[in-house]
Amino acid sequence: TVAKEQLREVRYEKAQGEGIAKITINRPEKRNAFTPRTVMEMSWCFADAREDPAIGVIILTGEGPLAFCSGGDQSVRGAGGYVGADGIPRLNVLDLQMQIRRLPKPVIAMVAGYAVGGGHILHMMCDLTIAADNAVFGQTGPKVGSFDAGYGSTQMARLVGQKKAREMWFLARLYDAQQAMDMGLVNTVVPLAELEPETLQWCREILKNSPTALRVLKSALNAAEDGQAGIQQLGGDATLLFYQSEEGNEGRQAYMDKRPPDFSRFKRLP
Ligand code: 2NE
Repeated sequence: TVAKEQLREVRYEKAQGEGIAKITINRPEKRNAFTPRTVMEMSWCFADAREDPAIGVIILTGEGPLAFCSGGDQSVRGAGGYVGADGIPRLNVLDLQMQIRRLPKPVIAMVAGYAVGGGHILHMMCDLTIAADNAVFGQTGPKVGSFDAGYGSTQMARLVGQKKAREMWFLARLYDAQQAMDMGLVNTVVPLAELEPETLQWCREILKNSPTALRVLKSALNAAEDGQAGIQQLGGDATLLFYQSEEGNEGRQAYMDKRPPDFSRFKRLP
């Protein structure tokens, strides 16, 4: 794990008073390829943004106009995963994908340049993608001896359909921003110079809306696809809401008062 003062491969910013956090993969010389450390740093930032009650939306992006993220850093790939300073091979980006998926706040991918390989999967895991007109999308795995048979395959098929997902993985072609838009991979395409202002505008529109509604909607949209794990997330939100109700509190209070609970005043709605 890492701490805030140890962030080296990622930049983390919060717009004061705005409710927006921005996580920037900061390895432009490698087209923002990630190492195990980059992933640990991103994970720390996402955890912080989740815990911070002032944050309502999180932007994930890459440094510079050339790349969002080019996937795993092939120069540190070893047998069994990507190898960091501790010499241990890791595929910790898979845990990061889950973290983004389960995070109860909207996460927006702001994509300029290449979003390829594991970088393409990261954008697919985000709730929304705003693309610059220079963005390029695709999977390279089969060309470099890799694949993601988890969300990288299943989430893609949900987004673009089975035929197109098989095309993307089997041929490992790259697609421009408009093609990605036509496939349903991204929400909008804007000129590069407007990428950040447009993304901020989307964040501000989201931030005007009910945080609880957004939280439950993200859970619900996940639950429809994630089986038991998705229901667990939605179920947790139901408990969170119930704990805030008088009815939920009556049970707890009765237990603490060592008396039988009295639920008689709570209506059974049709
Ligand atoms: C991204 C792309 C298409 C960009 O091409 P271009 O021509 O704009 O740049 P260039 O010259 O290829 O890259 C600039 C520098 O960045 C390094 C390059 O080696 C180069 O270094 P120098 O020659 O200047 O020293 N670089 C770029 N991407 C890198 C990477 N992923 N790892 C290490 N170094 C990288 C072009 O660079 C490209 O195709 N990159 C490779 C994309 C790729 O195959 N990614 C891995 C996919 S597998 C994966 O991510 C994965 C998975 O499938 C499952 C689990 C976890 C991860």
